[in-house]
Amino acid sequence: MSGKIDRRGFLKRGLAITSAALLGGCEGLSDQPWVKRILDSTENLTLFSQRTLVSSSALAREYAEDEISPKFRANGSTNPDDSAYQAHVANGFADWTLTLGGLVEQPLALSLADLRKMPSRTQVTRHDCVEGWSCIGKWKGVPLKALLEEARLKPEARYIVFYCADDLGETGTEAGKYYESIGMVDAVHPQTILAYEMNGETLPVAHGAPLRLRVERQLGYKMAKYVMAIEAVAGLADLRGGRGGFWEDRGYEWYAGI
Ligand SMILES: Nc1nc2c(c(=O)[nH]1)N[C@H]1C(S)=C(S)[C@@H](COP(=O)(O)O)O[C@H]1N2
Ligand SMILES: [Mo]
Repeated sequence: MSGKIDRRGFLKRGLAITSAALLGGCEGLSDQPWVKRILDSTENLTLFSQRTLVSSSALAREYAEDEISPKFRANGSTNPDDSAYQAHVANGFADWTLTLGGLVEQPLALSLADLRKMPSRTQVTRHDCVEGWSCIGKWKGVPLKALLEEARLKPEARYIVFYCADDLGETGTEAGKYYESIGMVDAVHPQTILAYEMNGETLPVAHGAPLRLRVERQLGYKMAKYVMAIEAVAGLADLRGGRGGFWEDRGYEWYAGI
C-alpha cells in the first residue's frame, strides 16, 4: 500500500522539478489563457507538468487479452443500497436513462440501448487502486467525447461531473452520494469511456452496472461506478464538499494521475 503512494509521491516531486525548469523557458506557453488558469493554483502544478511532459492525448498502456486478470477485484460499493437503483436492477435497467445536462446546448437522456447504438471503444487496461492493488480488465463503452459532441458543450464548461447511485453506506442522503469529476483534457481523451461491458459481458452490478466511467490515466477512485447523471459545469467549488469528488471531499487529490 505505502509502496504505491511513495512511488507516486516520488514521481510527482520529479515532475514538479522538471516543470519548474520547463516553465523558465516557455513564456509563450504560459501566456496562453488555459495555462494561466492552471498556473493560478500551485495545487495544479503536477497536472501542468503531466500535461506538458506527456501529450494530452498520450494513451495509457493497453494489454493483450491473455493478460486479463482471472479475477478482477470489486472495491468500494458493490451493490448500492438505494431503492431506485435496486428497482433498476430488478428490471434489468430497462427503464434506466443516463441524463447529461448542465452547461450544454442540447441536454440528453439516453437509454442503454441508445448508448449501445453509439460508436464504441474496447480497451484492455490496468486499474490501479490507491489502496495498492491492480487488476487488468477489458472494457467496452461509449467514448465520453461522442456524448459531449452530441450535447454540445457551452464555452464556459470546464469540468464534467458524474453522479452515482451509491453513498458507500455513509449518509443515506442524496448529497452524500458518490460523485466524481474530470477536466476537459481527460473528458475528450480517446480512452475515456462510459463502459457498459466488462471482459466481454454486460457490466456486473459489483463493477458499476449499468454504466461506469473509465479514465485510464488516473487512479481507481476517479472511475465512477453506477453513473446516473452527467453534468457539465464551470467550477467544482459549489458542488457538495467543494473538492470535486466523494473521496476528494475526504482528503484525496482531485488529479489522481498515475
Ligand atoms: N460509485 C462508486 N464508484 C466507485 C467506487 C465506489 O465506491 N462507488 N469506488 C472507487 C474505487 S476506490 C475503485 S478502486 C473502483 C473499483 O472498481 P471495481 O469495483 O470495478 O474494482 O471504483 C471506484 N468507483
Ligand atoms: Mo480504489
